[in-house]
Amino acid sequence: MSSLRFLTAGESHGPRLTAILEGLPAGLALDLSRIDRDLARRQQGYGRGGRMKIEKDHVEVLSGVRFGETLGGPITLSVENRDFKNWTDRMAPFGEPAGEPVTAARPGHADLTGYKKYARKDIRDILERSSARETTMRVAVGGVCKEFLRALGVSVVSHVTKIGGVAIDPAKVDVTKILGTDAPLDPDGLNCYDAEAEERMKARIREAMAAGDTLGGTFEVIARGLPLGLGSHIQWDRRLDARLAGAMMSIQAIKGVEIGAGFEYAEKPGSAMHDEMYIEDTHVYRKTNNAGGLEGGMTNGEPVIVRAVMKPIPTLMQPLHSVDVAKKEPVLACKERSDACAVSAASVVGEAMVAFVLAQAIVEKFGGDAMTDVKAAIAAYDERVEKDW
Ligand code: EPS
Repeated sequence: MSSLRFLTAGESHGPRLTAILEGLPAGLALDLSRIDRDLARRQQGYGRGGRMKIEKDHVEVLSGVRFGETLGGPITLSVENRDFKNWTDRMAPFGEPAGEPVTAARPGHADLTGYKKYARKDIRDILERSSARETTMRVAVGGVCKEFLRALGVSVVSHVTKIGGVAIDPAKVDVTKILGTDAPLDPDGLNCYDAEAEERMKARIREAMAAGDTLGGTFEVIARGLPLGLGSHIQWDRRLDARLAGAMMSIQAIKGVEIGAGFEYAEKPGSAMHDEMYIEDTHVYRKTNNAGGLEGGMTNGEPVIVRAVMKPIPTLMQPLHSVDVAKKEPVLACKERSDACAVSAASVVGEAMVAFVLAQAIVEKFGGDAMTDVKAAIAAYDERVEKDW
């Protein structure tokens, strides 16, 4: 069993979303306003649908925290679904549902397989839980983990690198200036740091919306300030790159993950790709970071870089050919209110999942009872690995 773990609960149009995070040390001061800020960042982005005008996500802490400090016990986090009041006739835990069941499955969605697997009569029973509304709780959990990392001098930020085929020019983006939680809020922002590319991404999203279509894209998460040696080469399930990739792939609609130069390793020889090492006194450094901060499944002291690709959202206003699961006949897929593009939201969720995995690796290596013990253990270890190896 992992020392730091979490579960989420809740349906997209149910009354509430909840998460329990267990295993963080006692004595961590939490700033709720920063967690709410990440929740607000997750809600914004050009191309999001009407739902985001209804919700105003705010985290409530129901256990594990007393007067602003963690106690070491399970932390219960909860966010209200404001939209529930419009859905009580279809989403109440008891009674009879109003209206017709959803039966037109969407290609690319959990609809059809979930309907068969769970022996349901209404696709809504599947889509309510598979919905990316659940990522609200990932961001709340990740926000608490970010507070832990911040107290240890670790930052986690993200930026969008491509939407619908429109890519940033990497030369125009200074990744050391990416702000993460501290970035100014902008409901139409895309968490993109190439302003010219961002405008073209928005134009592309407008075109997709006009055509009743949706767009995916890629984003990058960067973590700095990590101790060397998180994760391990010793066993497959302790390799940190594997854990990061798994956590990232667990985000709804993510179809691919790469670490550092990732798929570019297929293009060039080892001489062009591996990060050469240099030494000054006892300090080893590199001039490149193609490895994305991970060698042998362990952090090597360079920034950790994880990228992911999100598929276009399966709910199309110009629906695709599909099947009616009740009548077992051809139909056009159902169209519910949805987003045309949610890549910037996914980038904030990516930050949260990376923050969770890194916090978990730190707790595993340095202990998780008291914050002072964790800090002392990291300081002693950092001193040893820098000077005496
Ligand atoms: C989603 C459909 C839309 C999105 C939703 C995810 O919601 P609704 O069906 O209420 O219009 O807005 O995302 C969120 C609610 C959120 O908070 O991100 C889906 O089917 O996955």
